[in-house]
Order: sequence, then structure tokens, then C-alpha cells
Amino acid sequence: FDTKRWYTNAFIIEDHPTEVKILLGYKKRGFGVGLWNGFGGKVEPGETPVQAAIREMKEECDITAPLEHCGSLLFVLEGAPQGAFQIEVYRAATYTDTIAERVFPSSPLRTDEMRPQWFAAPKAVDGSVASSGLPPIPYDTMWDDDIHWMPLMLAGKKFVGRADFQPTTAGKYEMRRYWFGT
Ligand code: 6U4
Ligand code: NA
Ligand code: NA
Repeated sequence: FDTKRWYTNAFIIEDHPTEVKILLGYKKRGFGVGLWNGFGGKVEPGETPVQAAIREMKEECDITAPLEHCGSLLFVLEGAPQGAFQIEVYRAATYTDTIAERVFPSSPLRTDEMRPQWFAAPKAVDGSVASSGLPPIPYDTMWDDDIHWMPLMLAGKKFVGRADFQPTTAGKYEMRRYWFGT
């Protein structure tokens, strides 16, 4: 690949005695539209990745969180104008302000991007998922790589990995190979 761009992806993961909750956002437009993902976007010139992660989280679901780095991922998209994505992954167990879907399509920040929702995640100790009424993590409507590294994140591990994608139909990508580890 000729170009590499830096992106962020950030998650709120609340570990309660009876359940673990993870906050995801439904991408309403742009790259990865129609998929659930963490909150994030491009690291802008002059920003560190963690600064970008904090800014994107505020832009996309209106909260501020003490994000901690937990993973580094490289995604190679064959033939895509974006080239390769270096994604720094962050997590936090707490946040301030109120989670809100930002709906300002005319804003220069283009914040009309994600619809936030809580999902039930497995407990790190035994993998059990509480039947609290929250839907389970929707791996079927997420990027194909997520099911391979998200369990590492949910187990509290630091992880690295790479996935290679090939374009299929317009705007869709198929994962061809991957490696993720701690
Ligand atoms: P602009 O152009 O500013 O609206 P921006 O919000 O900066 O875009 P966006 O939303 O396109 O960036 O960012 C892409 C998001 O998708 C980042 O959070 C990284 C994430 N992402 C990209 N490929 C991914 C993949 N294979 N698996 C995954 N997340 C991926 O879980
Ligand atoms: Na974004
Ligand atoms: Na952005």
C-alpha cells in the first residue's frame, strides 16, 4: 500500500457486578455505513491519537472519557482510496456528560454520524453474558475483523493485529486474511 492513515476507535466498557456493557455506535453515513463500531475517525494534523479519540467521542456521542490505549490494528484495503488504516483502539470504564446521538447534519463538524447504543458483553472471568435485556454484541453487522480482536479487548488484554480486505460490491469489503494476538 502507498499511503497509511491514522484513525482511532474508542469504546466505553462498563464492568458491573452482574453484567458488562459496551457502548457501540451505528454508522449512519460514510465509510463503514450500516455497521456497528466504536467511536472514532481520522487523526487530524497536530493531534495525538488519544486527542483525536477524545475529540471524536465527543463529536459522535457527546461524552468525554478517560480513554486508555488497548490495541493497535492495521487494516489494508486493496484498491481503496483510503489505502491502509492504522487504528489505535482505546477504552474507558467511565465517562462524563450524557450519551446522545448527535444530529447536526449542517454542522461543519458533520456530527450526524453515529447512533449510540449499549450492548451486553461477556464477563471477563467466565465469558457469561447477563440476560439483562440488552442485545448481544452484533458481530454480524460489524466489520469482519471485530469478532477476532474484540474478545481480547473484553478480556482486558492489549492486542495488535492486521486484516486485509478486498472490495466486493460498491463500498463493501471482504476480509481475506487476518492475524490478531496479544
Ligand atoms: P470524516 O471524513 O471526517 O467524516 P472520520 O470521522 O474522520 O471521517 P471515519 O468515520 O470514516 O472517519 O472513520 C473510520 C472509522 O472506522 C474509525 O473509527 C476506524 C473504523 N474502522 C475502519 N476500518 C475498520 C475495521 N476493519 N474494523 C473496525 N473499525 C474500522 O472495527
Ligand atoms: Na468518525
Ligand atoms: Na473526523
